[in-house]
Amino acid sequence: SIASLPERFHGCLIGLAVADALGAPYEGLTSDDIFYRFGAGTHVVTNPDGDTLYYTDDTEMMIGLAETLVSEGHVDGEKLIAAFVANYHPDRGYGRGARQILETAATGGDWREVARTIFPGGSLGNGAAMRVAPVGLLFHDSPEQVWEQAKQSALPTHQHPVGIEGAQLLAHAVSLAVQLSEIQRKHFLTALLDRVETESFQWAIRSALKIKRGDSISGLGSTLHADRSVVTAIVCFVDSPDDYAFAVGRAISLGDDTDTVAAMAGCLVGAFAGIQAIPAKAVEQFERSRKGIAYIRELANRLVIRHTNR
Ligand code: 8NA
Ligand code: MG
Ligand code: MG
Ligand code: MG
Repeated sequence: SIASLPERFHGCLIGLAVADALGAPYEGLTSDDIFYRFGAGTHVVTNPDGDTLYYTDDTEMMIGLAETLVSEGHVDGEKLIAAFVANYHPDRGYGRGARQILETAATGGDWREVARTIFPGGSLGNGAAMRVAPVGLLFHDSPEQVWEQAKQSALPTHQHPVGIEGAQLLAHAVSLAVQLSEIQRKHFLTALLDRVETESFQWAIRSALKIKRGDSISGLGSTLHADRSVVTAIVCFVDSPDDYAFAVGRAISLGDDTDTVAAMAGCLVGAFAGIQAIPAKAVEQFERSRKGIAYIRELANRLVIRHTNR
């Protein structure tokens, strides 16, 4: 890739938001339903359904995390929850756990206690991974900081080791994608395998290494559990790192948690190939809200400045 660092920061955050919005109409549908009713994944990306593409919780929480990093330079759990609450629109399709934690925080309750007890061992949802991309960007030249800051960005809502490591894994993948000039599938996946500690992610990455490029990846999963979606999104990226429509379309075509798998794949392609890789038509159809494309672009600019001044 010949994309510059600012183009990659823009590509990552806008690639995430656009893929989230492209995938959202199909969330919860099966792979078969999507194909028969709407066509192949690539078609869905190049001919988006409906006039306006609306983003969901994935983008809204990414914005909150990016705002916190821009203002603080690192993750502060208290400030992060405050940013999530300030941006919170319940109609954006939040997970059950996230909703309870944010509504508790909004009314001055003990949100940390809710985060600890909401599910057995805490949440292992992919919600911490879907929003983590700004951490991978800001700290990309420091693997230890990526790993630690990704954990800090997960903890306020995701206490389960799988929920946390899903975020660490995706942040690490973003940090590699933003620096590399070429993606070698096997090397990339092996670098990730060396990093993970939970059995779930070791299993998922080992499985991905056994799948040949282009083979079906439905066995890796596309559900809202982090260990059944984060590696899937990473494979969509490594199999076609410069082809946004193909990578994001493939993520959507798997069905189920389409917005989130697409968002994670889309941020990786954008981090590698830059803003120029994102289809202009989808960007044009993106909702014109206060925190829309221009605002996300500005957050990416500020992260570039934060990174340069570190
Ligand atoms: P979360 O923390 O509520 O977790 C998501 C879900 O995962 C929970 O509602 C549970 O069903 C399940 N879960 C989490 N932890 C455990 C556990 N320890 N044991 C058993 N089950 C568990 O939400 P999140 O912030 O992680 O968000 C994840 C997803 O929710 C994203 O896809 C996001 O877009 C959103 N979402 C998903 C759907 C959908 O049906 N696919 C719909 C709307 C919103
Ligand atoms: Mg969503
Ligand atoms: Mg640097
Ligand atoms: Mg989702």
